[in-house]
Amino acid sequence: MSTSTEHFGKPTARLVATEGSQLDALNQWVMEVARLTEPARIQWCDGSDSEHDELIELMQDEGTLLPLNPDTHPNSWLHLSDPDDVARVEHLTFVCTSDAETAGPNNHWMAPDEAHAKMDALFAGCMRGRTMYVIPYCMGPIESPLARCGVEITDSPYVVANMRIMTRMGAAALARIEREGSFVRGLHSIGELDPERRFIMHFPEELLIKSYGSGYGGNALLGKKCHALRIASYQARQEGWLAEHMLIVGIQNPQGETHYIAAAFPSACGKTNLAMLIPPESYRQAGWKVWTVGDDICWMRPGADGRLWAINPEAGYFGVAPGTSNKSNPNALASIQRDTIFTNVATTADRQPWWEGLDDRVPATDWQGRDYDRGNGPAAHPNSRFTVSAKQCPSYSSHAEDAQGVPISAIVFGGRRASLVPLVFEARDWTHGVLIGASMGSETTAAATGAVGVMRHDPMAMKPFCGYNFADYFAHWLSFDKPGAKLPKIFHVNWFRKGDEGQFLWPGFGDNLRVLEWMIGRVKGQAGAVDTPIGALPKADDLTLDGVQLTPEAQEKLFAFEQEGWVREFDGIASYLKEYGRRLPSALLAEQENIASALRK
Ligand code: O2Y
Ligand code: MN
Repeated sequence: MSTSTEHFGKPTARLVATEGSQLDALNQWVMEVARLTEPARIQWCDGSDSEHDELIELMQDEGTLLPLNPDTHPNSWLHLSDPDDVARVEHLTFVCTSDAETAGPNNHWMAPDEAHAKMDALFAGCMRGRTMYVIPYCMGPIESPLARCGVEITDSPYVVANMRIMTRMGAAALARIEREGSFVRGLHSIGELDPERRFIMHFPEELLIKSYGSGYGGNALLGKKCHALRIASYQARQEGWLAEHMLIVGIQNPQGETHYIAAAFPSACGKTNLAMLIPPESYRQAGWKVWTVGDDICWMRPGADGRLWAINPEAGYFGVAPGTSNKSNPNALASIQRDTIFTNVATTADRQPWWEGLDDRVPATDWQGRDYDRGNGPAAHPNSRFTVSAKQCPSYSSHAEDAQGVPISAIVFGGRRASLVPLVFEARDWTHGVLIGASMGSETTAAATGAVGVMRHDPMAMKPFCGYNFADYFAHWLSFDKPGAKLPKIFHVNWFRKGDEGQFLWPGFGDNLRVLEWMIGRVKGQAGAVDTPIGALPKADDLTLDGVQLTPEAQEKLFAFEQEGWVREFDGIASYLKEYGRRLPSALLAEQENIASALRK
């Protein structure tokens, strides 16, 4: 049962604080926020089923959560967000460190005093007549030394329901906060949902997030991008670990060995599909299996054995719905048949959730709740989402809850590149791999507001998420290469190479396992490759390509090293890296210059 009070001054039964304890600090912060925001009531969330049922009922009564067909999708709901609140807002997202250099040119920066004043003016009285929910949560398995806790205060019951799926939320997290002595504070209000009064502010030095004016995904579920990436990346640098925008997948070969791969791709480039990959038929027959540990965020740190060990800090998936189908991602589709919150999808006449790419049914209503009319554009919003527990995925790894994490054999960086970049190549060493990650470029997608299809540099897929200066972040990455380290091999992939007619050259999806198999072969010193200035490239026959129909154009371009194009690419990389000025680690610049000169020979 959840505990609530009618007046915010009253202590709750659940919160038993001793003077000077963490709960005392938490209680004081909650009261301070309540004095500022003036809620009608405060509810401490314990994550229980009864609390969840009450919230679902409340949102149905309010009309903010609509029931879906209980026969086809039991316990599943549809939330339609404000049409002006459908994605992350990078131009309104700030990192507020004491000096601008710490945040770096990769972040919008505001001085902490100014940011606090701006945000506190927005928060003043904003919860009048509303309930203020206090959500203790843990990012990562509750007993894991790699996990970290936070508390989100919000006036959105939709946020509570999503945080319950995406994090370990409630009593166990509160107990760990009391034990541990530190937690990330996140203050959120939907405010008036006015895009003119919307800001997502991070104060890494204070382990604090303030988010106002949006109820959507990464802007509002503060455990995800705000805590697990922006704040955690800053903390990770101080503490000697890495908080990355990476999926984690386990590849089990027919001999029964499992290799864990962490892979960074910019938003909406198929991370969820790769994390839940279904092997091609011939691989399944041979005994290959794929296990999902995480689809979006990876926290890793060196273990006593020198290897990097990783956890998925999240407990659920906030996946893109459009394009998810039985062909692209059967595991995701199987996961979302029950106990799922859908946001901004369309519905069929019998109230089933629907989106473009699912199947050829015609929807009845669109993502704004209107009767479907082709003239209004896509029925589901391109950034519409499903929120579902990771445990519902048929490929969920039995090691996903391991407190020590899983050992990482390979790190993969990938982008959406129509030309030049081959299917896969391997870094010569860690420094080269860090340069490959730092040089990543990709064409933009609908996961954030702004133009789609524009090429931008997105180092390690962290451009929107690194909580400090990229120059220092690259130095932090380089620092892992020290005596005794047994670091993973680093690769780059491009599933999105196009031919002269604009068609994709690589089938992608399950066939990506062929590329992962080659990587594992490289890790074990068994697979072939040709050395080039950009790294080691496989020849077509270094991959298992039985049953894949590649056109002659695909055979050529997917495995080609196009020297002239790479000379130009490296000029672009040099200009991009130089934006970070004197703070850029010299080892990274030297690596770039060595490759650039090898390319000119
Ligand atoms: O958080 C959002 O509002 C949408 S963007 C998103 C959601 C889940 C996982 N990754 C992303 C992303 O932008 O990388
Ligand atoms: Mn993401």
